[in-house]
Amino acid sequence: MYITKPNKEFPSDFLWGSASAAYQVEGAWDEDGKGRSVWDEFVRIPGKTFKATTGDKAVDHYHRMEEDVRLMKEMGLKTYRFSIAWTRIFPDGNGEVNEEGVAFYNRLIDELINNDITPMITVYHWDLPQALENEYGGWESRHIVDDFVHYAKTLFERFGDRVKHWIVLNEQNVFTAHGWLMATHPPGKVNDRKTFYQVNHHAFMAHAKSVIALKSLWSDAMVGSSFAFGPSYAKSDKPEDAMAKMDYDDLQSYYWMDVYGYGRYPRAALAQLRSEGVAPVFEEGDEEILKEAAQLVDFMGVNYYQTCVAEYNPIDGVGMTNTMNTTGKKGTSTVQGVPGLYKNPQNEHLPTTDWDWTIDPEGLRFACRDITSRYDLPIVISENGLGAFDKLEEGKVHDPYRIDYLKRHLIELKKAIDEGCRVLAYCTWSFTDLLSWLNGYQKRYGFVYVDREEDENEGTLNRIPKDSYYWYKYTIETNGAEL
Ligand code: BGP
Repeated sequence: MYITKPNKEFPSDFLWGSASAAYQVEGAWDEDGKGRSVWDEFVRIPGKTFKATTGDKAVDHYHRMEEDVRLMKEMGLKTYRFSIAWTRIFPDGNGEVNEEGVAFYNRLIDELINNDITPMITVYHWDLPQALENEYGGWESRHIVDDFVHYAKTLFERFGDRVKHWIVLNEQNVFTAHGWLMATHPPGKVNDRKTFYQVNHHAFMAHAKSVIALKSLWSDAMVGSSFAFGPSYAKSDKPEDAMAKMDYDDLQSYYWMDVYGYGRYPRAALAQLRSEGVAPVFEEGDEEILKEAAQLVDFMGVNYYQTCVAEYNPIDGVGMTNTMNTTGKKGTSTVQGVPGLYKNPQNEHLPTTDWDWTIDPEGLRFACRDITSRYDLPIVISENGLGAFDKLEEGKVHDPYRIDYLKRHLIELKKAIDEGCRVLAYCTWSFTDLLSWLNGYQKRYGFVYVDREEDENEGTLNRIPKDSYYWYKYTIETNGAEL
């Protein structure tokens, strides 16, 4: 669209935000009664993470929470998205509540509210209690749904009086694909498509039942799950590439978003899965529950980093077990795909980051437009940001590349808003530097530099605002009028 009279500013109640996840910032991995999560175990398997980095200490947010919130306040941040570590609340996944865990999040929530920052909670950002993995195989068993909903309800009951923005699951598509297809997240399985789809069905049921539970407790709360949306462009005008795009969209995007937004799986995707014998098994009543939750969802959460290209992939073509670039050496990742359907080559028209992620600000607008026309739901951009090598020089971090990246994404986001998309919030990834799951500490995303390296014993963990911190502060002050 070409809007001739765009608004100068973002909507007056726009939530300028930033995000994190418990495992990536908190540290204190075995303090105050916390149980072990699958990530606490997985990072200890040799070869799984970059230079064997762990979140044992992370950036020590657990002990520096007040300082971090002070920095948010000084920046003028409107919302802070963070996740709760399930193992702090229920060390073994179920059973008795660990009150020390609840107390930490109460302090964080109160600190935010006292500083005029709206808390936005992610219920699950991948750190499943290891006890549930041991007990019944975690997400692979239907038992997970009840334990998850019990955990989620506990959070709603304890924090729902003050917290009105909830994200149930973070990137269900990512943690399941890495966990059951690529072996790069726990439980480290390779190409187990049947389990992958069943696990996803359990996760959808956990999402849906949590949404319903939240709304029955707090009808004024707003809820959705966050999807890692990588919109696709067809490689060429060949019909087979257009069909590859359609297959990609149904199997990689709408497979998740349709369940959140409509409460059903895309028909073509299900037909494909049935023909392969890998379609998920439903229990009686599941269909109705998914539909009920879809009616209650308030927004689509979107983590946007990049778009992709969809190209026809012959039956003897590439599969999902690709080589990922976890070192920051440009050009070391390889193409992945599903034989017979699609593959995702690099977009030759767009630049990439050092970790080979495509940089495509227009893709953010595309994502919002697609969601708006398909689901007509409001949108929360729950993550967007640039992972880069930052250098601390004479007490300062100059990161013009990050400012440029965020600015260009915000310009496109603003266009999407002018075009009618209802975007409620924009959270950058991330507020402070933090652990990148597979890429260690050298891949930095924050507005605030944290002095630490891969080695646990190096660095003071001091916080140093980067140039981008001051740029975002000004952007918030001017409500995005001067991008
Ligand atoms: C998303 C996750 C975040 C974060 C981000 C950056 O997929 O929700 O937790 O890690 O990606 O990814 P990475 O750390 O791999 O660069």
